[in-house]
Amino acid sequence: MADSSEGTRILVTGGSGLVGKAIQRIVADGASQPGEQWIFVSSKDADLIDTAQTRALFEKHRPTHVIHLAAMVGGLFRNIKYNLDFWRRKLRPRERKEDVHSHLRKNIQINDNVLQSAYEVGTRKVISCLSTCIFPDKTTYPIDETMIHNGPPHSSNFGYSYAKRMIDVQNRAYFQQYGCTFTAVIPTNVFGPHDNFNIEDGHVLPGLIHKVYLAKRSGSALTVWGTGKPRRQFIYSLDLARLFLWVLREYNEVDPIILSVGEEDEVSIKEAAETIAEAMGFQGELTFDTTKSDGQFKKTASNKKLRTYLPDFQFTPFKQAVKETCTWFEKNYEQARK
Ligand code: NAP
Ligand code: GFB
Repeated sequence: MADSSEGTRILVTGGSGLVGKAIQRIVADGASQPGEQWIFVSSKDADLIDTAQTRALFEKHRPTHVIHLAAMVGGLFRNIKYNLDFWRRKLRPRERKEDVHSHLRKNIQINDNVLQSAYEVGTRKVISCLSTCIFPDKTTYPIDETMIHNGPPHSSNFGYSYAKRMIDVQNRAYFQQYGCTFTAVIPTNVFGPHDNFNIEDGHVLPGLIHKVYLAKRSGSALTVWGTGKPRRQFIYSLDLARLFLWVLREYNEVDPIILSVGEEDEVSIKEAAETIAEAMGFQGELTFDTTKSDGQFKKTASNKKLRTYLPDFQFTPFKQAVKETCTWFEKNYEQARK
């Protein structure tokens, strides 16, 4: 993929997050190719809500390729709490009097700023990130890439979902008007080292890992939220990172592609909790707090399109990936996001 005349500069927005850190890890472990320069950025390098800062970042690096991960990300309970803010940034007290509409645009503008700046500096390819939770709530299964706009998303995260769906619309507009290869991947639930282990705002697996860590220390039971019956497909962040590099080099459709383990690898929340308990040697009781929401019961996605490209790709077995994540968390408890 490297262009010998100017080299290849790959800018990764959201580089300090769960997925960004996984890409950093596999690039550091030798997955990059000769002539590739990898640049990982976070909000410390540029607040992508700010058009001028975004433009300056792109002028500085003039990326030939962009992996766009930056977003306000959270689990079910954070989304329910801040649905409006997942569509628009959370208003700070001093901002409350400002025109709310401008904030509505600001969070859509992270994507608009990145895509427009990429177009203006001549970036050859942008890969953005959607999610399997943005699909219609009322749908047939398994979900596939053609179904994104077929109906409203689940009420628990409509703000986040519509903001993500707009990326797909923008990608098609840039391709139709300018011939840009702006595409997107649709990961299922991701987990791994460097996740957000905050019990209130994070996703289910890091939340349960953190809870088991505390339950072991205090000798208390593990409280799983909801009934434990909902079902999820989980992809290990390091596997997703390897797939991102394949998309960067080989996938050139504007249509998005689901990056997920197979339907047969879907597990219940209860099974996931039991896997974490086993990985951490937790002998205590599992209780289910059914006063807490179950959210979407399932969002079973098909990875058939991925398999037509990569029939032999090997996902890390779920138990092994959970064990590695638990070990990372226990070793890095002090500095982990929690
Ligand atoms: P994460 O761990 O929360 O990281 C978010 C990243 O975005 C951080 O690097 C953060 O930088 C950056 N960011 C947020 N607001 C920003 C701003 N205004 N300007 C610049 N950077 C900003 O998220 P993740 O789990 O890695 O998710 C990465 C992508 O995958 C997201 O687009 C997400 O929607 C998608 N995805 C995630 C999952 C999942 O289960 N985690 C599933 C499907 C899709 P700071 O560290 O400086 O804040
Ligand atoms: O990962 P999660 O928070 O989000 O999973 P979603 C929520 C499911 O796990 C619900 C159960 O069924 C919860 O009842 N659960 C059990 C827990 N214990 C816990 C716990 O300790 N913490 C959490 N968080 N859940 C998200 C979307 O949906 O999927 C995001 O809201 C994102 O936008 C993400 O796209 C991938 O899988 O329900």
